[in-house]
Amino acid sequence: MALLPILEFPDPRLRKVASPVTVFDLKLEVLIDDMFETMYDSQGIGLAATQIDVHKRLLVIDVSESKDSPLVFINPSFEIIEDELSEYDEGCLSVPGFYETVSRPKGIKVQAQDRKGEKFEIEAEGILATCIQHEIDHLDGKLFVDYISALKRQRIRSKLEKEHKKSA
Ligand code: QAP
Ligand code: CO
Repeated sequence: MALLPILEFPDPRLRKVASPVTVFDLKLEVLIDDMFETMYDSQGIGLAATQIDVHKRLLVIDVSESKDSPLVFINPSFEIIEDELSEYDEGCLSVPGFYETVSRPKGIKVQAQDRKGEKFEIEAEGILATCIQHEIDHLDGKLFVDYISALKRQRIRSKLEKEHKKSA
């Protein structure tokens, strides 16, 4: 297993649109396991392949308290089944140290493939629905900071750019 470096805002590679996964092989399984290891090690609840500079439509999530409910979504898509909005204070491993309230549809039905390529469908609400939408956004080059004011986004950008200069 391996820990993978996570891209941080405003890295332009976070803006790439990911392509569908077409090959379900051992290499994909190793990538999935490395993504879980990286996510758990960083105290995350979700990680999209885009964040580790792999531009394939794949994400991992575990929103459980006990960190024992790993979920893999490959080539995910969703439809809104409950268009009432729910608000969460969202964070992101690619925007470390910053949290902002974001509103998203409350209930969704997700279609995806599992690590073997088998299709499945689940309904999600609450934090899971929010997390799935946040991670699918990554695959389309979108970040939660795109939903906040330009002023707040610019402040976050400046602070992170300063951090990056310090550690460069
Ligand atoms: C997306 O985010 C999410 O700033 C997943 O210093 C977050 O795993 C969906 C993290 C909240 C719904 C609600 C962020 C870890 C992890 C940080 C994450 C940090 C350390 C973020
Ligand atoms: Co994120």
